[in-house]
Amino acid sequence: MKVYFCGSIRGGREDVVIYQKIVKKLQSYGSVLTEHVSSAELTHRGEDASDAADRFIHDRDVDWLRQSDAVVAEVTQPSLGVGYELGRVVDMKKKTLCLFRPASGRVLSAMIRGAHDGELFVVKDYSEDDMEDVVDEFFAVMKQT
Ligand code: 6IA
Repeated sequence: MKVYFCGSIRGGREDVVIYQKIVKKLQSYGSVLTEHVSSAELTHRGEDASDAADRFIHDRDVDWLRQSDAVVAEVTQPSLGVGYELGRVVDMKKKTLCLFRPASGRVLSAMIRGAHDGELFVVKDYSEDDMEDVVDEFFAVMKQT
């Protein structure tokens, strides 16, 4: 199973420790195509920007999204890139889990919360303590379908 993990990079790296925990958990289900999203070395600059490098990242990531069997996104820290990826996966009809922490005090975008359909696109409120259970439940349901 190939899992694509989405998390904020240039949108801000405040939640990188949580990304690391989620990626570790996802690795118990398969290979995580975007493990680098959780790298502590990767800053919000997301490497020095150049048009060619950004095009490479975009094209490679869209290709990985197409190849993936499931997409898991941490959506608490707002990120244009994560929002874009989620828009693309809705069109690709991929099984997707969006994880949001209400304890952050933020309110999730209506374009993400409102895309929840309970089947292909699932939005779940969670806390750090129950992240593993929420992920387990997502993959358990996925295996049944
Ligand atoms: O707008 P953001 O930068 O916050 O968008 C983050 C999302 O876009 C993540 O879920 C990634 O999948 C994708 N993304 C954005 N920048 C990169 C990137 N930069 N590499 C891979 N995916 C990216 C450079 C990384 C470096 C290890 C060479």
